[in-house]
Amino acid sequence: MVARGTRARLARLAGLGAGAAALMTLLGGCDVGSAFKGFGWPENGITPQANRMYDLWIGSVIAALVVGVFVWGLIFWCVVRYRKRGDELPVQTRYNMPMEFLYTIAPILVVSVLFYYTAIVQTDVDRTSKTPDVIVETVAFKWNWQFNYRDGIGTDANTIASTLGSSDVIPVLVLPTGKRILFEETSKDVIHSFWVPELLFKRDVFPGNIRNQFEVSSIDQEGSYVGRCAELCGTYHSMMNFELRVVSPEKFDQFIEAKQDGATTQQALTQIGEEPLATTTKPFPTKRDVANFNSTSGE
Ligand SMILES: [Cu+2]
Repeated sequence: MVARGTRARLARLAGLGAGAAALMTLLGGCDVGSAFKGFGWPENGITPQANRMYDLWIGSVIAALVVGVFVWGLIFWCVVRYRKRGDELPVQTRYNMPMEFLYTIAPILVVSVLFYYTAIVQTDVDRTSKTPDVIVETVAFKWNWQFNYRDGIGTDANTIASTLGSSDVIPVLVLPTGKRILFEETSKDVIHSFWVPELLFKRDVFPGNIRNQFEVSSIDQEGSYVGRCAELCGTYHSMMNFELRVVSPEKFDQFIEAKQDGATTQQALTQIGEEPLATTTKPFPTKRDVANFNSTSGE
């Protein structure tokens, strides 16, 4: 009896394991998550990297749910099957080798599968190439951003066009769709963090010699997306917004040309038929006046 029960349980476990593995594989491309609002994960990613992270999350949640439902089932089954029937205590020392073995192997398998897919997606998100189509030097400072379009990678490359934010004008980072874009980050003072929620990605911006990089293999959707600093960097950290404006490659080329001809970012945006000012965020009142500072007149 016991042996047959154990064997049935083993078979059920093995079946579930295989099912979970098959699910994880299947979920590589499909979109089960949209029925459940992404299981809490943002669904508005605009890069292939963002979509792969989304798929990883959906696969992981479904694998966790499969394991969870199985464990909940076991708990309720034990509660009913081995409920108290009389005053006689059951045997207090007993073990079951196959079950003990399974308790060890199953978690290792689950963790291995999760690790495998995480490593693959992470490697893809972290990948940078030697020949990106567009290189943007992202310069953070207290408390704004400068975006330099570069003709190469590293500090030896030259800036061919630049956009600088101020307290009055939100910096607009114009980028093309369908191009491989490398971001090279550097800070003038403290640690900031470059974050566009729709990239589903942020990376710290360090001062000094470390130039953090990340790359998107393409941006798939035109539009305006708010960008923020995601590392508490001082008094006006919350006001350190920028806008990512994704346009067609043709418009992008015209934008860079206009900038190189001496146009301001706002003039160049107007020339390519885009809104000259940021549409997703606006400058904050910094209230940097005498009322903010301690009085020095001794009152
Ligand atoms: Cu900052």
